Amino acid sequence: MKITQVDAIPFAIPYRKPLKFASGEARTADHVLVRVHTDEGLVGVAEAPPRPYTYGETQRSIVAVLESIFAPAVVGLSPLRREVVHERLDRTIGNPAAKAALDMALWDIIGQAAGRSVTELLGGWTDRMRVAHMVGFAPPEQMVAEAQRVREEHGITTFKVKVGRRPHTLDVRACRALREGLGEEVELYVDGNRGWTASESARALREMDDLGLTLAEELCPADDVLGRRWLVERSPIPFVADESATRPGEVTRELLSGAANAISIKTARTGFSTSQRVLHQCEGLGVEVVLGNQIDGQIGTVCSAAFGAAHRHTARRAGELSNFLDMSDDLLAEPVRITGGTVAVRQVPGLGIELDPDKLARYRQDT
Ligand code: MUC
Ligand code: MG
Repeated sequence: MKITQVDAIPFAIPYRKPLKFASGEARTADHVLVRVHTDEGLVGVAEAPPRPYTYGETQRSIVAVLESIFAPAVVGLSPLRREVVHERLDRTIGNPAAKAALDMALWDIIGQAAGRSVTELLGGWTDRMRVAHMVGFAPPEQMVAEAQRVREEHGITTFKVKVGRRPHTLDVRACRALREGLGEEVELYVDGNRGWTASESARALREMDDLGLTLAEELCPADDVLGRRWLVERSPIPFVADESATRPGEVTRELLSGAANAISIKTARTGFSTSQRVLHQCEGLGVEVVLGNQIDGQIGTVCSAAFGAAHRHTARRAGELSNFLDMSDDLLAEPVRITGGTVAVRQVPGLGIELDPDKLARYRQDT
């Protein structure tokens, strides 16, 4: 079997409610649909979400790099030769979301060809993932109301709270309101997207010490090297590297330099092949992982859940799989559903991503 064509289709779907956080905000899902065709008629599908505030990619840059560099590099190869595919992709630095989508579309093809779900092929640990919901910036009472609604409607009991605003007391108040409004039994953790300095972060952690937070993610920039190390040494809870540890080399550097002691794995930036490398690296080093969300749409959520459920250590804690709830629509023929606080893996060969052609025609930006 050989790859014959790679489509990179820009599409845009508005959010009902924008997600705001310290490094930016998402108002529209202006993603790129990636479809890989083969000479045997199998088609693999994934999506690439541009996050210029995190990786520098834009919707146009993702389409351009796929069309002009990555497609010519992989057409003619067997989808099974992932090592060769990645060696060719890695001749171009950066562009993580474009590379990841291509990788996941190839796994979709491999699963379809083998008659097995991608989850089974990757590790086959379980058939569903517990879901964590991300609560963006808003006045505290709105953040509490959103979390309560998400808990009632979807059974979700783990919440990642966006922090990193100034003054830090704004976020301390919001986290306290969430703990008081939701009770002791919910899990709360925080993500600062590099918004604070090390000393602001330390102060905020001290002031939230009684809230039972479980993780602190990227509270200050990893580029503040000594400040960050100082903070991580003092943090009473595991300190997660997300945007500072986006590939295996960075993961090693951040962990060994003391800039983090837990890692967020996002299939939207490391696909399945490199996410598995990062996961095994973390297992070998004995650090916890979180299945993160790059503000994925439903296609990305199917991919992320497929990976999370495949492995013991990603399925151990709730994965961030609910950002699509804020989108006004999506491209899937069969929407993702969160029931009882979980997302089920699709029990079909490959990833089980069937597109709704009318929706694709409506939201694509290239016609
Ligand atoms: C997160 O965990 O930081 C915000 C930016 C991005 O790339 O992902 C989101 C969520
Ligand atoms: Mg993060």
